[in-house]
Amino acid sequence: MQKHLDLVQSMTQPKLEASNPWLIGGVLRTQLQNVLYNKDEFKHIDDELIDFGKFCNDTLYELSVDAELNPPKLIKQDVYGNVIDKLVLSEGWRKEKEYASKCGIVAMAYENKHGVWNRLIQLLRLQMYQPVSGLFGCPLAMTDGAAYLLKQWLINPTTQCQETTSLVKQGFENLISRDPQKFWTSGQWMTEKDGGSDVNNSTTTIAIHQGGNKYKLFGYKWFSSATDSEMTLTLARIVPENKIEEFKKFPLSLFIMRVKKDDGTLNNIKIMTMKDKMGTRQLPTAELLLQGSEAFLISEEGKGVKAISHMLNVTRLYNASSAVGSMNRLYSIVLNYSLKRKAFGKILIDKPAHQAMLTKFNLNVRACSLFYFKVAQLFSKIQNNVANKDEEEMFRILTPLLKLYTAKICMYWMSEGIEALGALGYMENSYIPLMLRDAQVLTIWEGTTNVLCLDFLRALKSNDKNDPLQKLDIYARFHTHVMMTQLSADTQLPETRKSFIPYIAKMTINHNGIIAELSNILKGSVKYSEMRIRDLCFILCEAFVGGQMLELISKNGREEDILTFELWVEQMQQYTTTWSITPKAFEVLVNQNMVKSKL
Ligand code: UCC
Ligand code: FAD
Repeated sequence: MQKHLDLVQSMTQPKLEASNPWLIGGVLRTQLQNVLYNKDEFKHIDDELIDFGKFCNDTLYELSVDAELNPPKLIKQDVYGNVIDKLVLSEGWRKEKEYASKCGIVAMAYENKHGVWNRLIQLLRLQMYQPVSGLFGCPLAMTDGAAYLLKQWLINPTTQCQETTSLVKQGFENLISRDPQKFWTSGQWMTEKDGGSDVNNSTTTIAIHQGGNKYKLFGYKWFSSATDSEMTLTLARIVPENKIEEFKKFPLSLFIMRVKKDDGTLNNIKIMTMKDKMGTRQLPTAELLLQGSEAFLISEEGKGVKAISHMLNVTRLYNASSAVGSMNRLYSIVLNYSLKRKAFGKILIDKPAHQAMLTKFNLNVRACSLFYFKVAQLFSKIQNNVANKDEEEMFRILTPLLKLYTAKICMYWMSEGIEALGALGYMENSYIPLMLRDAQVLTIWEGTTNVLCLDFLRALKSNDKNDPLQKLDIYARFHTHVMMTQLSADTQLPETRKSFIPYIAKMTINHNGIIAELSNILKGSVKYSEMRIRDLCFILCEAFVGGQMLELISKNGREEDILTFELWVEQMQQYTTTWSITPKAFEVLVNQNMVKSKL
């Protein structure tokens, strides 16, 4: 009997182990190889990325678990009742900050180690870093966004004020520092109680002029995720003191401010409370009352939203990096588990239904990775001033799509991934459930799905009234170019590898349909365009990814890429029919007011 008890107690289950993210994320590796024609250069960078992937798994992962287990706390008062608003942060969080600086997670994008592909390589590292960063990738997103904005400001300053210039310079240098003693992070305070999407109408924070370029800010910032940051960028309305009651009439401007004064006390900021969140619990998100916080104007007066939008496009890329990286990591854990776990006499990987799920998971990780790679590549060119006008427009058009698409797909696969691990994946001490909780926010912050769909439409609108399709034409050219490249290249492929050609035809029909519909929307001839836009965005993303898959085939011609493309087109066709709402459905929704009626 004892022998049996020893046996049952000694039984083990397969470990939940992640692979090196650079090696498992094969499609990003292949794409990088395609971009870096110099084989020695590729080898060198590839080795660095492999080492960094190992560092993520071996060192950073443990810290991220510590940050999850020891969420930030706010100590409001000391023992004597004095308000101290002290933030207590975990060892894991503080170490993540130290490593973020030392590893140059942000800095690398502003150094010139890899020339034109500097930013691209930084973003490839970033997607490995995100899922083991204990959410430190969130303040880093805003830090990078702020650094990008401040760099542009230093080239095109909006004031000659010495104090402002020196704060911007100090900010920029510290945000990109590799010295942990010097390193700063930045916040981005936009959201207020009345709503985070419609910032323009919701902002109640006012800025009172103090002379020169200095202002004092008064207001309530409803969400501040990087409460431990050294600086922030924030929006407020510049209002004359005798017009405070009419504050809504004054447009938004952008300000830079230190979070703490030189003596270490807060810059007339009261931390009201910490947010009690579904996920991102590692992150010190708080509500802040600004009670005359000293700040400096860094946009043209009234052009605050436009100024901060440059930051938004960076943080949205970070959002996508988190989605892609999390999918990649969970996929590798599920795959490793499936290679060892037995059920009904076989290992899971040999069970057809499980294989089908894994194939779809794999397909979606590839799809999101390819999309991410393309936008990262465009941004890299832009940041190095080698992008042409079309590429600049494409970056603007694709960024909201990339963010909304990868966030949604990631959410789905975090859930499916947990199921694939059975109850082990559901256990808190497996640290897998937090991946699902943390993924949900990716669809909300930095613009919700709907808001990004509308942003996509805004990006597509032409500045030239006589030519409303100008930007859509750029999109179509860009996308069709990819397919044409493939079509002309396919003649060189052996007969056995031409199975995908009918799929190109299917995709082209699909693509042309989307372009036709978008052009009607842009010409103003579609009745319920805002209702339709969400579906259209998802279909467009699928078609865009299909184009990227074709590009991969044209460069590599590998069997696995061809197969992936065929599977993708099959899946795309399903989405086209099941996700779409017909004109008839619109009529029902609108005329019968179905949404507002009770169920
Ligand atoms: O959530 C936040 C921080 C969370 C932590 C970050 C983590 C990141 C990932 C980490 C992973 C682990 S901070 C809050 C973020 N909030 C948002 O994203 C707001 C969402 N709402 C929007 O995006 C809206 O579309 C608004 C606020 C931009 C709409 O404002 P307006 O004022 O109504 O918009 P307008 O009037 O259309 O735009 C004003 C100008 C226009 O230019 P002009 O004046 O030349 O016509 C627009 O074309 O700004 C321009 N613009 C843009 N330009 C607007 N959006 C953009 C853009 N994305 N890129 C370039
Ligand atoms: P709302 O704007 O009220 O939106 C509600 C719903 O309405 C959404 O589904 C949206 O898609 C939809 N909607 C809105 N407008 C339209 C429209 N025109 N058409 C169709 N549908 C529409 N903000 C900061 O500024 N700084 C931070 O550091 C920060 N950190 C955050 C951390 C966390 C964990 C979270 C959850 C949020 C954080 N935010 C932060 C706030 C975040 O940016 C906002 O929550 C987000 O922008 C959405 O705003 P809202 O919550 O007010 O939703």
